[in-house]
Amino acid sequence: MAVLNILSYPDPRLRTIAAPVKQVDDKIKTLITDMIETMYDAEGIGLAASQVDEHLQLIVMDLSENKDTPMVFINPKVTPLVEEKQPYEEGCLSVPEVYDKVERPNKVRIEALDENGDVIDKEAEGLLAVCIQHEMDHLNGVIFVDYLSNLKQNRARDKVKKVLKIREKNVEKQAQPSHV
Ligand code: QAP
Ligand code: CO
Repeated sequence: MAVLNILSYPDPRLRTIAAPVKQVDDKIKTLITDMIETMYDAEGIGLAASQVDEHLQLIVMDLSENKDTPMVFINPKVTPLVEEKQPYEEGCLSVPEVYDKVERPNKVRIEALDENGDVIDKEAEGLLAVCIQHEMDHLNGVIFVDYLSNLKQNRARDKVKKVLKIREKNVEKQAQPSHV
């Protein structure tokens, strides 16, 4: 098991289009385990393979309170079931500490495979519907801030830069506790 590095906005690798998973083999199963561990480590509710620089159609998610119910979606297809869109406050592990409202249809059909290669075909509403659409966007190189104004995108870029700098400093501090 391993915690993987998460790419940060505006890394151009986040724009890569993901390829379908051809076979759910041991290599994919390891990637799934590592992505779930990475998502929990970062305290996220969803993570797309694109965010860990693996350009495959693979998403992990856990919307449960106790973080004990991971979900895996391989080669997902998401179809809106309503025309009306609803705003929802989104965040993203690749855009740390930036949150804003995005409008999406709040009922969708999800068709995918799970980690055992079994077919998933279900209707989703609420957070699951929002989250799967957010993660699907990653597989297509789209980030939630793309839906915001240019002003907000520029602010997001500045904020992420600042947050990463602070995090870097904190990592250095952790490595040198003798200065205390
Ligand atoms: C996508 O995002 C999502 O900025 C998943 O400092 C989020 O797990 C879809 C996170 C909300 C719909 C609604 C973000 C953690 C987690 C941060 C996440 C942060 C720490 C984001
Ligand atoms: Co995201």
